[in-house]
Amino acid sequence: MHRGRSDEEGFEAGGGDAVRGGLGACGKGGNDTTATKDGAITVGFSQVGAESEWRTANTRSVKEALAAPEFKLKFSDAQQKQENQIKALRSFIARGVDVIAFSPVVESGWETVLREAKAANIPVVLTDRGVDVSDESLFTTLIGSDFVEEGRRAARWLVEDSKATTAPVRIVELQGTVGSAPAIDRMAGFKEVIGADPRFAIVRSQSGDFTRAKGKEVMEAFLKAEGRDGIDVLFAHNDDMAIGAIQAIEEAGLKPGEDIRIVSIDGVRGAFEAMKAGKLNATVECNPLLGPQLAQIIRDVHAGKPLPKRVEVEEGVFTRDKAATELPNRKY
Ligand code: GYE
Repeated sequence: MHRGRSDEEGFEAGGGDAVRGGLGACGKGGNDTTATKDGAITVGFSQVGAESEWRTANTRSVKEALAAPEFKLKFSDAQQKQENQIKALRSFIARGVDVIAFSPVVESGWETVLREAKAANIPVVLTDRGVDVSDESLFTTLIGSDFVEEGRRAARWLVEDSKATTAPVRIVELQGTVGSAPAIDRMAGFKEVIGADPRFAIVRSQSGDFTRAKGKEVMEAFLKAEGRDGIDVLFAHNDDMAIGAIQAIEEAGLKPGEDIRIVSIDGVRGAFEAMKAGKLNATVECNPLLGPQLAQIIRDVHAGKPLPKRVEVEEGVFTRDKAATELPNRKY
């Protein structure tokens, strides 16, 4: 926290070149002093924004792990806009950082700027979200969750929870940011599982941009369109949208968690609190605390070690009955 401010400070342009030039010399002789000017690895990190509880926990984790004196972090918040991220990446390239890490707001449109990073010899680590590029050499590795599996897990919970009924189950879906990897993948994973069972139908599906405010607004529209009795289940691509929707459901005079069953993704504190209050039925965990793993990847990239193309984060599914006991253990 007290570190937050200095983390966001810039660093001297050009420092990164000295660092990169000294690669591979560290570790062996013990008296090598030529590797870097001050020993720090300079990292440019472009964050999506601050749209959700997940994201703020992720930012905290990244800043804590990429702290001085080992790292010099240039942190930039894109406010959910791809053009801001592209600008940030270009400024990292111009400043000659050692490593670029970023969480791409959407999947497509990265080829040009990633080529520029490659031409400048700066390795790129994708964190949390993936990109859609034809040339996989444009990034070194991706550290993140398996979003397709998260969508499947949400659907499997729903199938299990609907065991007792043969009646049709009408689902509304609150999608994440249009074109983002988690929205595309969670939708696909969820559909794959419910698609195998004719009872389930997604009657409405729209983006709530991963925010509470939008989640509430879109849920209000769903309720208006489908009527009080027209919706059995809400599947929200993140907890924040589910929490916003819970408000809309209550304002419509319905009981969230009972009249409309709700499953979402992330496993943030707010979701555990909603489960404890009986208003949310289940959340699929998506761990935002990637900082320490990211720091290790950056060390390895910087040391020229080979890395797998994909590093995965482990996570589970939590239900209402376990919310009260789990809550004190939650770290985000
Ligand atoms: O689920 C959502 C956030 O990319 C996994 O982005 C992340 C998603 C997360 O805004 O809450």
